[in-house]
Amino acid sequence: MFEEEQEPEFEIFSALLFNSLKAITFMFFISFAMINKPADEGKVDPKAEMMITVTWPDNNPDDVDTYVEDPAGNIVWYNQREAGLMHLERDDRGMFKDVILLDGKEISNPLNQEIVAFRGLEDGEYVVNVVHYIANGTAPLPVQVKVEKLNPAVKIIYYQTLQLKGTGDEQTAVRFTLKGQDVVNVNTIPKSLVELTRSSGNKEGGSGSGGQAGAGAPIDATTGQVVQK
Ligand SMILES: [Ca+2]
Ligand SMILES: [Ca+2]
Repeated sequence: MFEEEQEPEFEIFSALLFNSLKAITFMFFISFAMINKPADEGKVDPKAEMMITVTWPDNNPDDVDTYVEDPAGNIVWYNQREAGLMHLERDDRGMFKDVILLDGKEISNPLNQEIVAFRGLEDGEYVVNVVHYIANGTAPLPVQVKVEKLNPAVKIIYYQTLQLKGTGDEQTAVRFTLKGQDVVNVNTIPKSLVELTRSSGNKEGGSGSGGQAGAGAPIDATTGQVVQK
């Protein structure tokens, strides 16, 4: 009698245990999949506080460069892709390397876009410049610049289209000052950042890692090699 009663109980217990194990295994795989996903997609830091997006027409072969200076004087650009809390996600060189191989097929990416993401913000003035590094035509190139503060809610600080007028043309899209959560003194007074990055007194390397090609040296947009002047 005693044994007959114990057995079903034991069966229930082992069935529960088995099901719990299955559930735990299932949850383990789910969480593992969730952990892995952002790493694959991780193009833009999901914790970004601010984002600057520079876009020019699809398939246009021109190379446009984005330069951003923070209040501490750090400048992020193609040769210094990490500076302070800023990160240039990608140096888009027009059509250069816009063809990727996928399953043995060439797929071209028509997009012309550079993104600068900010992991954190500091009080003080920021300067956002765009530079027409390589122009292939003679008509002005429309370049759209968008500056967004992302937290606590998305706020567009600046959204305009500039006309770049040929190789070497550097324009200040916008300057703005952060004061806590406030954005003040938004203006377009020109300030050259190219000059600052090329001047010998400028700190090289900083906190960044992209300076191995020699900070300060321009890169040929068609070959990707450092231009010796
Ligand atoms: Ca570029
Ligand atoms: Ca491109």
